[in-house]
Amino acid sequence: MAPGPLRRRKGPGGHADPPPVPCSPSSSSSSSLSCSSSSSSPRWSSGLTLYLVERRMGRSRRAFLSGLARAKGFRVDDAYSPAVTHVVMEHTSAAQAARWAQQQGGTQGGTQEGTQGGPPILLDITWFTDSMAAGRPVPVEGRHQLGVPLPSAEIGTDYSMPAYACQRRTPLNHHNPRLTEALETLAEAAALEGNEGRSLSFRRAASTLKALPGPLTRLSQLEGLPYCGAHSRGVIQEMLEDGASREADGVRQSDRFRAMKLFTQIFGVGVKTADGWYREGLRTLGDLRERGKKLTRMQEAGVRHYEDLKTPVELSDVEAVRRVVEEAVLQVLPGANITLTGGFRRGKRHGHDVDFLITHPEEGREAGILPNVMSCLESQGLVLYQHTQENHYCTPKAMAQPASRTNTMDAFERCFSILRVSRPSPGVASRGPPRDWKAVRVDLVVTPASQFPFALLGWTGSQHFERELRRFSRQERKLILNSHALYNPEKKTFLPAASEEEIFRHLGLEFIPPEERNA
Ligand code: 8DG
Ligand code: CA
Ligand code: CA
Repeated sequence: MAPGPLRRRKGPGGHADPPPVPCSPSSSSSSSLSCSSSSSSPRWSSGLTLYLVERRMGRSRRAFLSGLARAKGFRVDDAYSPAVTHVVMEHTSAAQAARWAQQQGGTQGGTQEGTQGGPPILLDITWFTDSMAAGRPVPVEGRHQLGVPLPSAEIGTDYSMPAYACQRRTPLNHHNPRLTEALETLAEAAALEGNEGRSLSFRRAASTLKALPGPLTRLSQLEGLPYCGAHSRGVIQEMLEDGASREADGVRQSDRFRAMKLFTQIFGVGVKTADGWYREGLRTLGDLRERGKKLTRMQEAGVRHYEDLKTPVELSDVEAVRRVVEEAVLQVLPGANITLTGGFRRGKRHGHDVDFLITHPEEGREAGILPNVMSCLESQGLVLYQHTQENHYCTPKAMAQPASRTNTMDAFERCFSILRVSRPSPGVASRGPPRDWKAVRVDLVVTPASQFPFALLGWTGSQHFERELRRFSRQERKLILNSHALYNPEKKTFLPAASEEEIFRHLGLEFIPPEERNA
């Protein structure tokens, strides 16, 4: 095959690749490229080494792509070695990628994959083209991942799995990302149409696949697995046979899905508002402005910081937020404790926001601190938006009433905010002049010490894991669990707990650590 510019092809998730980077093909040597190349390595390049697998890509195309990446400041090795952190493959299925990793041997290790010294991360070409278009490595999403070089097991036909997600371990990196991404797209689309039941069916099927010990390669392996209904099976079958799901691809390309996703990504915009705007013919943020749509204060902030908020929060941002929040909290309430929850506690390296729980060993001292904490942050010019709410908790019994049962909102004192977070290198802004800060969504939740283990469990997620824990408690143990307490409605008694482990024990469940709650 002749070397050529990046082809536009559909990725495993059906996304069209970003436009090719304007650059003429050249030889494989980085020194003879026609693209402009900066002489000094960019900051992000340290610790990142790419290796492009020739099989299915072709020699000349591999040479061209390697050169292109080098010209953009990426380190690309021609030979595979333990120094490689990112392996890029084309036209390769997850199962084939897993076999390739096995053939290289020694891919397992204690270090996190995709970092030096750890096993490499196996990526589809879409990650490469996205990164070339961005001019830097983009965060790895499910649709980019071909597989994880984890020790994987063959799923025998006698394999079975417990029904509730809280009864099983679900790692962050699993063996079936392309299948789960198709199912989750359909789940998201159903939720955007207000069809929660349909959405849940797809989510449950995706969650089942995430917990599998190896790649699913045959439909017969679904026997004995929970919640893989006819529709989900059909999607999985198509993915296994054709490598793509027409339904998921169709959804992703639909005008309605794109607009609904864009609108609901605005902080403060729910499905109902987004649907209203769509029906009025609006499709973009520009349309909102042009039509002079009346927005709430929260939505206004969401639109103002849209670009920043849709850029993933990174671990370095989490540390920066922790520093300023901790300082403010300790100034207002010495001796308070701040704990990271949400996706980052589950081991995620990117997220849409940062979640913190605040408590104090002496119960009652924590009450009402948030207004002062926020004033402290405001005086430093760090608050771009905030909405604080007082604690309105009464009893878990009241929380268990039908009106509260349907939503997961609890009654803690809390603040939904957007903070201005320093970043070491300028250039975060995709429009306008470069700046050394980024707007980051931060959730602060204040809990009395006696409720801390319940709040920690409730706010660590994943959302599906939480939903399953509550369902398991209700259906299997006749207990009501929320982020405040565990309650026995028959005996009208509370089951106190001093740790998450104790809550699992009360429920008769094996303890699942946060990193394995990625259901
Ligand atoms: P992400 O931000 O990286 O996208 O993922 P995440 O951290 O898992 O999601 P999240 O939307 O920040 O939610 C974190 C957890 O907190 C999740 O399990 C859902 C839960 N949660 C809310 N709101 C509320 C609430 O009002 N009460 C309780 N108990 N939990 C809540 O998001
Ligand atoms: Ca979060
Ligand atoms: Ca959150």
